Amino acid sequence: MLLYIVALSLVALSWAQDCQVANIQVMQNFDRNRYAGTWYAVGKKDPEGLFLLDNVMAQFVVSDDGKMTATARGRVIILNNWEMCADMLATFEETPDPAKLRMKYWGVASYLQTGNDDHWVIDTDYDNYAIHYSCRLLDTDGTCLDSYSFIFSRHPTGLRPEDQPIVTQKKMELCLLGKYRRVSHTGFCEASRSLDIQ
Ligand code: DAO
Repeated sequence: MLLYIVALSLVALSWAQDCQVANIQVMQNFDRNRYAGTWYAVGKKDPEGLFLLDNVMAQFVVSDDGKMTATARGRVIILNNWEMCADMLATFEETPDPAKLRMKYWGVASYLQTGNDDHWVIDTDYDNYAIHYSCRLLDTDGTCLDSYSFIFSRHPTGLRPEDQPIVTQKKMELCLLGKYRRVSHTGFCEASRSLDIQ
């Protein structure tokens, strides 16, 4: 029995690490209602031409009809070194897999980025951490040429120590281990939020 479990785990591991986007394992029985609420980005693997730099937070809302939307905010540098907080909006479309969503996003100001990306939830415990992944460009061999991924935490201070090994394992399965940077929360976007209100 033990041998069977070890063999099965090895097969699962090699399957997960072949870097084929089609073989990426996502969250089983994903529950968008439990995913709703505020998440702080604490780690990020950037795509080509990165946009959100740091102080990134997202708020997911599920309406009565079950549709999910999000607002997000983060520090960006646009138009030749203009540093600001970008307010973004996003809507999500379902696919046959509940954890694989299509995300349409745009800025509240016209000069901000717009796009239509995958929003895959790789893993989450809903209360502490979530791992997001998006492949923007598939290579001819089935691996990803341009991806980005957020490590989200419910806590702006970062991940709990007990969640770190799980997140490291998932980074490895995404073939992105070593490609993430820390996303800091300095209060930069909190300051501009209070200016907005005045
Ligand atoms: O920062 O380089 C980048 C790419 C991020 C684009 C998506 C930002 C807007 C919407 C975020 C909603 C929740 C993740």
